[in-house]
Amino acid sequence: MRLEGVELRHISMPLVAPFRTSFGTQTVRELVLLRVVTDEGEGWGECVAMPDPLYSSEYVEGCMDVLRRFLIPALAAAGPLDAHAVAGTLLPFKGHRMAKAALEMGVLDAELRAAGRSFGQELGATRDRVPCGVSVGIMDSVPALLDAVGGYLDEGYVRIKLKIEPGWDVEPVRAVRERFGDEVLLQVDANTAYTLADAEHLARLDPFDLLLIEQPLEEEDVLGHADLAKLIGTPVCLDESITSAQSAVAAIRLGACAIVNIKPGRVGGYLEAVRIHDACVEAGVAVWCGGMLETGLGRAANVALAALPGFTLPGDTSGSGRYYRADVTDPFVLDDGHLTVPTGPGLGVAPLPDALAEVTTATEWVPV
Ligand code: SMG
Ligand code: MG
Repeated sequence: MRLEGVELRHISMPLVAPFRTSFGTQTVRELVLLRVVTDEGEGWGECVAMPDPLYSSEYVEGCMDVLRRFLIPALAAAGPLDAHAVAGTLLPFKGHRMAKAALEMGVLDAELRAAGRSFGQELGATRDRVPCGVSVGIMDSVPALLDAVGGYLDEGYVRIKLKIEPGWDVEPVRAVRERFGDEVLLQVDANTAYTLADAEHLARLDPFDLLLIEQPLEEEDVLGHADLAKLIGTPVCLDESITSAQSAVAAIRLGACAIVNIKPGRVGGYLEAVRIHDACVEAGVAVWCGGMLETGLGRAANVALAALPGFTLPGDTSGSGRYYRADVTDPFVLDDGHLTVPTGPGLGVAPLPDALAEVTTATEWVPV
């Protein structure tokens, strides 16, 4: 299979409701999609970076720059395409994992479509559907939060994740527990908003029997998480800090996390995500699939990944309607709290031309 070029498609999709985290508020999802064109057909990649480097150091325009300037030319120069060789080919370029992941995803999709194999088969999925959680943003008031959570529970979501930050943590958690009971699977995500000096405060979450607290401290503070884990009862889960299988193994050995959030974009691709899964299974550490407000393309691949046996906790793999009024693919719709793993070749879904055109703000052809 030979690379003929890559189309970078900048898209902008309004969210059904603003999504507020400790680092900002999103009302629109802007991202770049990659159409990887080969002599044997095409494949789609989705780059999960946001327009601003607030979740992590990557951002949309930066990803487009590194793709067109370094990553795509290097891949083209490496000879015949092989999805399993993409990461190695791109290794000389430091970082830029979200951009690399998007390119690898597009190549993998093209390869699997041509071979008639699905992402689920390729990654090692062992289930045909996955249980779904939902990530609930910071709200203006506790009543507004309770309305939102109640709505999601009515829709069938099997796990609730509350975004937290200093000033919005113990009270919203208490309110959700009081209203919806102890049976609801509940967890929180701080997106690095605390410091170790907040340990005593975070221990006030202990009585609420949370599944986990996700990334309370800054990305590079792995030892801080290990210290924090000894001071609070809630299991610590890492998101931003885990950028590879190597960093996952190190964090686990240091006692910095008891659970790992796996996001393929953050770790450089779906193949590295599988290696993290394998390492965590080996270490006896539970994993779950994170989310980056993906379109139906990224969602298809995430749902396939979440169907691997070590994904024992529900993921942020929500239905399309939680984010978008109109997805770029046929929508993913919850069925009894689950999403079905696509079985068609490659991602098993493709963009709907009209829906894609509707949200496209710029298209750039990168020839090779
Ligand atoms: O895709 O449902 C989703 C979003 C899940 O909370 C989510 N993602 O830190 O885990 C996380 C955040 C990162 C993106 S926030 C804009
Ligand atoms: Mg997170």
